[in-house]
Amino acid sequence: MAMEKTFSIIKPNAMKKNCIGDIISMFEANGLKIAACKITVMSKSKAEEFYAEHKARPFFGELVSFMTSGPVVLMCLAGENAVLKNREIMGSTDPKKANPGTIRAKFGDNVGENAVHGSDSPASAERELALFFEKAEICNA
Ligand code: 3AN
Repeated sequence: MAMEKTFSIIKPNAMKKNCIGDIISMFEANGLKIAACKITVMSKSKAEEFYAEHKARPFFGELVSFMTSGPVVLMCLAGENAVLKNREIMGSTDPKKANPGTIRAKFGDNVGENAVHGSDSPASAERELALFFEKAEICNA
């Protein structure tokens, strides 16, 4: 299985629940390493660029305003099959449909405020990581 990197965000609604540690523990317990990590408040222009593929969707404005509403944790997760593994640990986009025990089932509130983001493919991961991290900020150990 290939070693991969993926991009993860702990969203503002999860930050308010004070559960960063719980979420990171779930990644680590499932074999993913935190290869980069920072807390920031996303600018509107960065959020719009990040979600550019959803620009035409009716929820775009709401999504950008939520994602810029408070601090977020930006992370690079590394490990075998990291992209898919992270998607499994997160659970379905809609917390109501997410498998019990997944991050979104535990900490998500609704389809918009669903606690975490994770890249949907290795190509997305590369684009998303490059938006938020310099290469030198990502640990390769
Ligand atoms: P995922 O994040 O699971 O890949 P996408 O790519 O379908 O899901 O959606 C991107 C983000 O847009 C989701 N994480 C979610 O926060 C938001 N989103 C998706 N559908 C809706 C919706 N109907 N209303 C509000 N926000 C939505």
